[in-house]
Amino acid sequence: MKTQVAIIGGGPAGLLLSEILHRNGIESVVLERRSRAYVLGRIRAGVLEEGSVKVLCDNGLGDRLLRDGHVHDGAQLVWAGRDSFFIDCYKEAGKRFTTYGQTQVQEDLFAAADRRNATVLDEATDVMPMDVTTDRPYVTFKHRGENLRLDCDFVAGCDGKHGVSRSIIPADQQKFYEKVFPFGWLGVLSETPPIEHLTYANHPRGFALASMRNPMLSRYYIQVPLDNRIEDWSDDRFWTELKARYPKEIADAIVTGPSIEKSIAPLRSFVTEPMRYGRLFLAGDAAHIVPPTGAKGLNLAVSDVFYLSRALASHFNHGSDAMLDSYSEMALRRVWSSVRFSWWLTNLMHRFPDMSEFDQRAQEAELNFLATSHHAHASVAEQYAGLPFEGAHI
Ligand code: RFL
Ligand code: PHB
Repeated sequence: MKTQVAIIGGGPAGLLLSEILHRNGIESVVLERRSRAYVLGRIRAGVLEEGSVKVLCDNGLGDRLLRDGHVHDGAQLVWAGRDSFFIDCYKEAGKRFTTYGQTQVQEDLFAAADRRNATVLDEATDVMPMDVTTDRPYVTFKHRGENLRLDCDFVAGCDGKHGVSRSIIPADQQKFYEKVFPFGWLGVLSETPPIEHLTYANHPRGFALASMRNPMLSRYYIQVPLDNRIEDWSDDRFWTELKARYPKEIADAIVTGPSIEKSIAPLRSFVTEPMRYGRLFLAGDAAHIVPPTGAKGLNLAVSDVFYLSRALASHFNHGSDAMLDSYSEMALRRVWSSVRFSWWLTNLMHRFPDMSEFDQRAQEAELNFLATSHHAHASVAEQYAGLPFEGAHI
């Protein structure tokens, strides 16, 4: 087999890259390890920055998103014993964000790929990028019992945090930065009407978040110790704990019901630098992970893909490699700003197991500052709404 860009991973990053490349007349083949049903069954992100919405809409992926997505001016923060306050992204940064499930983004991407008869091979195993430091890279893999080889000009590693792409970069040619947080998030999806605003809570019992997918689908999270197991959390226990972390008027507004999905995710950041090795380019979770607190993971996957697709289009359509050469540096500037913001918001909103009384008072002072300082408020609003893309009106 032969193509221009071999894309490893059929998550949002891989499928979006394939879509944008197609619109620029560039061929690609997507190799996905899991079945399509498995990929579509994953419940993950829910918040799309305005820039991500624009990239999706500009590439023909906006119909259902614009119809069913819920547009928000901002998000609410509450912390024990104080009034809640609203971070107004629209007022402070001129940008709104949209709640729309990653699952739906993934469905829209598969539907678009099917419409153009794209080659998306699922259940492709033993995927291995080869000779990426030469000008004739290729990828070997197994598909439906056959051993296959895909020759290409470039390989895009869009294979998420456990992908193979990052692992082929020799240790002395990459720098890995990591921060592990001492807790996880227990997430529950339920077919109940959500509360009005996305609401982040800092409470002595731990962090909580109320989010949404549509008018009859709510997504809630609570901070839990890392040793907790899903079996420890009956629905009743979850709802009781969730409500205990919100002020009474918000707790009373939460409509409970049976969970239709329940999972625990550890919180962690990592960044690998550079996001390129020869003709292999990394994008999305393959290169960096953020804790979900800032709602940045999927949005970074979109901005990486925006930069990478622009660079590949410049190579194939205009014969210029300048953007490929600056891809890693440019993508990493946005990555690090989101990594920093997600780390900061995680520190602000969670109770850490080893927190001293001093740490606790400092956290309260920072929350108080955020609640009362217009400058602090505007800074958070600007970062939550999403920083601009370089060299584009996004
Ligand atoms: P994905 O989605 O992990 O896709 C990678 C794909 O690669 C496949 N793969 C391979 N394929 C072939 N060969 C191999 N060797 C392979 N190894 C892996 C995998 O099967 C998979 O299909 O990465 P991608 O495309 O970079 O997208 C990133 C996002 O999925 C991720 O950043 C977000 O979900 C993070 N995230 C959030 N991001 C936001 O922007 N806003 C949010 O509100 C938000 N909330 C969240 C989140 C992540 C969460 N979890 C589960 C960690 C909430 C949670 C709870
Ligand atoms: C979600 O809706 O899943 C969600 C929203 C905001 C976050 C993280 C996750 O910060």
